[in-house]
Amino acid sequence: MQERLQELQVEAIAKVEAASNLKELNDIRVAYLGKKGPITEVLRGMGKLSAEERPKIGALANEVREAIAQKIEEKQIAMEEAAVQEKLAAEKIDVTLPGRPIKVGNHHPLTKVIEEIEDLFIGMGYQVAEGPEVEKDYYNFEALNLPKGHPARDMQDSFYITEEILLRTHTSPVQARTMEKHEGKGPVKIICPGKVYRRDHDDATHSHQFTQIEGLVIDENIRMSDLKGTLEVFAKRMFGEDREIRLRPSFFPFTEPSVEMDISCKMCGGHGCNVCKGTGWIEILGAGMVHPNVLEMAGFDSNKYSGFAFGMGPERIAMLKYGIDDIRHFYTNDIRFLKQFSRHEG
Ligand code: 2U9
Repeated sequence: MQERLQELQVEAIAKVEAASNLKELNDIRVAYLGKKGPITEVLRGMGKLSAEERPKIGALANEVREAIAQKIEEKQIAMEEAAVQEKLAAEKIDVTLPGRPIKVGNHHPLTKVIEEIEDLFIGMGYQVAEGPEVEKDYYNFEALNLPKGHPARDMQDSFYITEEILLRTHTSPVQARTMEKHEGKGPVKIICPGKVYRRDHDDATHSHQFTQIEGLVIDENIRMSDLKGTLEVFAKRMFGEDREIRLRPSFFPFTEPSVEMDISCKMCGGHGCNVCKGTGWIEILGAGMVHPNVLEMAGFDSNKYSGFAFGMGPERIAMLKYGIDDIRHFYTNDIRFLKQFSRHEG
C-alpha cells in the first residue's frame, strides 16, 4: 500500500508537470484527489490493515495528498502568472512610437461657397434668414406675383405634396415670410440660403434638388444703382477685383425691371474662349427691383418703400470658381472629389 501511494505521488506529479493548461490541471486534481480518486480508495481500504500499519499509511496518504495538492497549487500559480505576462507582452505599448495621423474631414465645396457668400453679405449688414423646404403654394408662388394659372408656374415644374403644399422651388418664400413679419415697416436686409426642388431630369448641369441664395433689401429710396453697386462688390470679392460686371435686361414675375448679371470671363480676360462660349462674359445671377405687387401683398406701401432682390445658384458659382464640370459631383460624394477642397493633406 505504501508503494502504491508513492507510485501515485510520482505519477500525479509527473502529470501536473506535463499539464499545459488550467483545464488539464483541474482534471488531474479531480482524478487524484477527488472522492472517486485512488487516494480516497486507499484510505477506504485502511480498515483491513493492522493497528500498527494504519497510522503510518494514514499519515503517508495525507502526505501524498498534500504533496500533490501543493504541486497543483504551484503549477496553477505559475500558469496564471504566465498568462498575465503573456497578456502584458501582447498589450505592450511603445509610447515612443510616432502617433498615427488622424484623418480630418473638410467642408463640402458647396458649404464653403455658401458660407463665403454669407460672410460677404453679413459684412455688408445683411442678416441670414431661413424657412421651410415644404412650403405653402401661397408663399412659393402667390405672394411672388405668380397667381394660379400664371405661365411661369409651368416654367418651374414642381413637386406638389397636396394641392396647396409643395417642395419650395426657390428660396423666395423665405423673403415673402420675412416681409410679412415686418408688418409693412422697413428696413429689410436679408439673404436666404437653402435647398430648393424642381422636377428636372438630372444631367451635368441640371439637378432636381439644388441650392440657392437669394437676397432682399427693402427701405425708402432703394434704387437700381444700389442693386448694381451691391452686385459689383459681390462679384469682385467673389471672383477677383479685376472682374467687370454687366447687367442685361431680363424678366422675372417678382421683379420689375429685371436683369441678369454677367462677369467678364477670367479665363480669357473677356476676349472669348470655350468657358464663356466665345462671348467674353459669364452669367452669374438674376436680380431686379421688387415688383410693387409683391411689396403690397406682403403689407408694404409701394409708394413709400422700394427694394431690390437677387438670386443665384451656389452650384453654378462653385462650378465656375473651382472649374467643376458636372453638377452631379456635389451629390455623389466621391471622396476623391471632396478631398480636393481640403486644406489638409491625405
Ligand atoms: C421676393 C422678391 C423678389 C429673387 C430673385 C432672381 C432674380 C433669379 C435665379 C438665379 C439662378 C434662381 O438659382 S437660380 O435658378 N434667381 O434670377 N431671383 S430676383 O427675387 C425676389 C425674391 C423674393 C419677396
